[in-house]
Amino acid sequence: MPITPVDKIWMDGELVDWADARVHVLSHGVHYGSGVFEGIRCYETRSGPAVWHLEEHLKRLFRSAKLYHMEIPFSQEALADAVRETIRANGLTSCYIRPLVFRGYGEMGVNPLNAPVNVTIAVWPWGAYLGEQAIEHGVRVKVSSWKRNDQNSLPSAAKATGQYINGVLAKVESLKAGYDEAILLNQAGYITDGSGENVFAVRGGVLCTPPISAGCLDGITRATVMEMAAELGYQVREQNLTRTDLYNADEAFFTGTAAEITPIRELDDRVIGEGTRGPTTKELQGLFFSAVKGEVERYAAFLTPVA
Ligand code: PPE
Repeated sequence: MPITPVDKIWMDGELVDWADARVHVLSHGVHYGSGVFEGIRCYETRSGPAVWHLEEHLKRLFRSAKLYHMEIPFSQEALADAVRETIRANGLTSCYIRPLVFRGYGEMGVNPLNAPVNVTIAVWPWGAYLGEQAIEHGVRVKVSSWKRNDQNSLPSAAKATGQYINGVLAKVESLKAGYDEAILLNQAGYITDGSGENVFAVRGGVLCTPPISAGCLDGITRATVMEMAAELGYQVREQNLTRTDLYNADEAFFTGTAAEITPIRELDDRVIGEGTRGPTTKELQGLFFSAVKGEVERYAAFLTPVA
């Protein structure tokens, strides 16, 4: 998806012009994928722009950094302020937010420990991740021939830049075969997640999603949707899912910050349910999109005002 440039990007404590937000080609992270990042969304609410689950996302950023022995030279509070400052500086009412912590310039070789840790925050307007049509009509998905990187090779608990090269293989395979997105299996053959989304199946009014131990990202939207579904009276289970469980589901959908809640209408050329957005998916979308816009009182605490 092409990026829509805005005015300013936050780099190591200051706002710089969009065009000047550059790194050296010999930066460690460019060569070895030694970085961690987040994807967050800011939504327009009646009381102004607000960031959805800012604290949870920043906590995960710090957990990811810890896993790779990266000391972030800012506190979580300072980064929360920087996110809000960056949105204000660009005058955006809703946007995607991309904090990035990476090993910078100064050292070559796999050992990252002596390379500096740089921190950037970029924001830009980002519409529906899998296309405007996808939210209503769903996407066509392919189970990838590429397996999700094993937990003991690259821990999925960390949202590290380098591990996304696994998703890149899967995503490109699915696009070249004419699908919209890929789902990756783990080494045991169970569903993990999409290239950038968690996966849910609905069958007989029960929502199922793979456990984190399957090797999926500990998605923040996943947790929100599980909470919302329980509140709406659905049974929610974390259990291993096979591809057949998805073929035979009444409904299936993706969750993610970028993808929000996107129905899956076909998997490997099998139509799922009615082949369009199902009633449970629609109900969850309804609550989710109201909550992120500040229209549901009990979820208002998850919104941090930008002003
Ligand atoms: N699994 C993967 C592999 C993943 O990258 C994401 C987020 C999720 C699940 C959902 O997690 P959460 O956002 O906390 O609900 N993917 C981010 C990056 C997408 C991209 O293309 O870049 C995102 O949605 O921001």
